[in-house]
Amino acid sequence: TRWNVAVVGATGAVGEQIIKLLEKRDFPVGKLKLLSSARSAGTVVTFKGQEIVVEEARPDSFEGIDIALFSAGGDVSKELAPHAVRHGAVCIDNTNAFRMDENTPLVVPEVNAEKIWEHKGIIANPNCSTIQMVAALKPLYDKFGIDRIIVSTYQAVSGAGARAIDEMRRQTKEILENGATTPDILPVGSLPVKHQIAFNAIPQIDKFQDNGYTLEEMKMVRETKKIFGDDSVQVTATCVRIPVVYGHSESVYVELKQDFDLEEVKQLLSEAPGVVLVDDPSQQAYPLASEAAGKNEVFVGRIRRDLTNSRGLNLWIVSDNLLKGAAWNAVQIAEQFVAKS
Ligand code: 11C
Repeated sequence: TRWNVAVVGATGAVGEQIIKLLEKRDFPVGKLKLLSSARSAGTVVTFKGQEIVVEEARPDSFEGIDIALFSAGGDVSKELAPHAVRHGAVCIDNTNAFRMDENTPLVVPEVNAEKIWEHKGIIANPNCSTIQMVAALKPLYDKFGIDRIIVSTYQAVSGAGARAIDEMRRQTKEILENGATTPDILPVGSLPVKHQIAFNAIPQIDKFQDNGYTLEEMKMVRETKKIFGDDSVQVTATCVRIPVVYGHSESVYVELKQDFDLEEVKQLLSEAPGVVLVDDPSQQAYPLASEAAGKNEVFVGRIRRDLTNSRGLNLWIVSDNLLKGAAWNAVQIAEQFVAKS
């Protein structure tokens, strides 16, 4: 069987990766429809040697489409995903629009693939920083149980889109050449205050909520509970943007429900699907964003016991935010969906 696929946000940082993965994975695509905002319509994209012109996404764009992959921002998903569903498509949505909706499964295949089958037209892809964390913690959750997670992130600028990548390059060049720069986009394009990202660390990703946390931090809290299907997992997060182009890194402290053997933890992680253990201090081997970039896996290392709590464990978790954090997780869901449909 071949599937007619639409990619909404085809010219964006994630959309581009989705198209590459559909080609690389030889996904059984019948017709591929590439959709974008009016601004990017007309762009030509090559897929399997064939040139496809990107069209403006409209409510009637989804006729005959079986699977629609959305990554054009939450407003576009809210407006157009219901139309795609009306036309009979299954939507895999990369935005925050439907993640916490109780009728929408929120899926990381390594953790809760079975939820795919509970969809009512839309399957949500979690936030990038959540995906890599839960994929790595899943085997520990299953074996020992998790009481609490304290996470600090070091997130790449590509998470804020293609324009943020250009912004970081421009600022770096200006500072090296002139000693000064004018910030234009980060931390949040739609807010009036901007901060320098080159040679800096910005402790704000997305907008502040009334509780003092940013939306990115609250996504990590809420999505983790929903994906594990366990409200008792306590999560607290600090999300920071750093001048890296691809790959989010996370310092994760996890308090398990039971005492554990460190070697067993390493063994479990080395066998976990989609996870690669990189942990050899004697060789200075640990996960690096520069090495995770371009790869689909989640890399885990720096595994060590908390010296003050026998159930406490520290880990360093790194993954390409545009791949496992977005495009690959979405295509993985699509692959599992078509394999059983
Ligand atoms: C970032 N995590 O790095 C964000 C990007 O909810 O899908 C992804 C936002 C989302 O800025």
